[in-house]
Amino acid sequence: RNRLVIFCHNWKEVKTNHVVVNYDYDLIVIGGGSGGLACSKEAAILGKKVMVLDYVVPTPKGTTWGLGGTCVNVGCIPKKLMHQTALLATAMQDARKFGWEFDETVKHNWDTMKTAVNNYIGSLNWGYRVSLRDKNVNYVNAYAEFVEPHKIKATNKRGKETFYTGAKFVLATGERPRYLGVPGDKEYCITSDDLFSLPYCPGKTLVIGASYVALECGGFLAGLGLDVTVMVRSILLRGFDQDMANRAGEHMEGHGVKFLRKYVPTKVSVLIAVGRDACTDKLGLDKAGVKVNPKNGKIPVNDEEQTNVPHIYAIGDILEGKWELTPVAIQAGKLLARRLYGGSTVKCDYINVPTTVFTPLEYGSCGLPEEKAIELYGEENIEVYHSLFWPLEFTVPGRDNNKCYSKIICNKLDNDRVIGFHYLGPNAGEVTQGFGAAMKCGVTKEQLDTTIGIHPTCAEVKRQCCHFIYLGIFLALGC
Ligand code: FAD
Ligand code: NA7
Repeated sequence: RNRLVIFCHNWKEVKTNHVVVNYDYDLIVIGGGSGGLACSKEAAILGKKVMVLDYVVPTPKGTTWGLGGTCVNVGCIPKKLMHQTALLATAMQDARKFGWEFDETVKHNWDTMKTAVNNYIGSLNWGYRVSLRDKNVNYVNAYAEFVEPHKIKATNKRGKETFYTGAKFVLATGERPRYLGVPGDKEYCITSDDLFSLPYCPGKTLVIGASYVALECGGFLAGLGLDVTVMVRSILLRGFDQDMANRAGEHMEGHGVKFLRKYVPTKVSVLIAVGRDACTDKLGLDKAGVKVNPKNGKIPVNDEEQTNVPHIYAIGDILEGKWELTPVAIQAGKLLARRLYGGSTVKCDYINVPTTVFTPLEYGSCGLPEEKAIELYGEENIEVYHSLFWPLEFTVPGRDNNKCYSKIICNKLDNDRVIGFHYLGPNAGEVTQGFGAAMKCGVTKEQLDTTIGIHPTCAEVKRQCCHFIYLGIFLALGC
């Protein structure tokens, strides 16, 4: 199959205004992460000649990784596995209450965890390469930049330059962590790009930033028994429901994480998680005429992920005003390929995307935060139903009574349709996924009330005064 790709280098013919233009590829995808891989494989399945270029620029500490992008190498996958490592510490404490007896002092070995996690990631990197080869996608490990609207220069790690032309392009270059821009940041700090493969345990850690990445990383480091302080510039989890965000933070504080509020660093030697910058500045987009928002480097697209240059599309984290989530990038990439080459008209739906923040007490959400619902519909037109609860698993060990919390936000003007779902408790991702499906089907409060729950679970949440039970998956099936 490799040979086929290399030797059958047919020039593709595209007719534009009666002029026949020859291109090396039907589609060139820049970036082999969640979105780029999904899009390139789908286009190849639909019979197109496709190339995907992926290149990881090493961090200032020299960290680098394999094919697959942020999620698999320095995002969702190592993060969730390290979060799971931390949850196991809690499970071990619970185990004694359930009668397990073990005498040795329990210690955590960073190197064992890091090696196991990175071996698993290595297997995924290999799987992606095999899957591209199987689908006849030509993968090139090189940094791409436009030199003309239909032509890119690819530079590999030895500095060799090769030029390729394409009829269409998809930009899927993702984001990289932002630095603070104060003395010592690049010399002494690490970011999430370094943390997951750090060769030594970070020890006492100051985490700068207080959103998704900061709280997740700070949370699992504390769960491993490290002394962790989170430096908060303003609020926790900007953009999320603030009631939920503060409860997730209070739970962390109750379990030993320190919070330094209203501080910004001026000089540092710590973990930074102050946001991420879109990888668009060195792509030569000016040479292709693609417009970029100069304030944040993000690319504006229409509802078909098309940039202002008709043959150039963009997906994933680099998009302006869209979710920065792996399943969103994958969905957008696949649907784009199907519209371009499969005759489909289905567009990516960016509304009611469910997500979970894997803080020590996990926070799942779908739809609007309460603040946003009030802003859009007015306080008098929304109804919020909420409940504190104690998972059965927590009762015997006597853990966190009434710290788990869930709420739904309903639009009174629209038959009490659920416009926000928020859940703080164990297995938030598993619980929230089903509610996401239900909300996509337009679930109402009445439908929640009439859905029978699975007992005993956390997904069945009873509101004492109104006595309703809701359960996402069943609702989705029933809608
Ligand atoms: P990426 O996956 O970032 O892929 C872009 C690729 O393009 C990279 O490999 C990059 O090196 C390469 N590239 C860039 N420029 C060039 C160039 N010029 N030439 C060649 N290659 C280039 N999402 C979830 O859904 N769930 C989670 O739990 C979750 N946890 C996360 C935790 C962390 C710590 C982080 C940082 C992110 C997390 N995310 C999570 C977000 C998720 O990882 C991203 O939304 C997703 O990876 C975006 O996919 P993408 O295709 O847009 O870009
Ligand atoms: P976010 O969501 O952009 O959050 C950045 C956080 O860092 C937020 O708390 C900011 O505070 C804080 N920040 C930003 N600049 C500074 C400085 N200079 N000093 C101190 N604190 C600062 O980024 P994340 O990395 O958490 O997540 C990005 C995506 O990755 C996310 O959407 C997931 O999909 C994965 P603020 O609230 O602005 O005051």
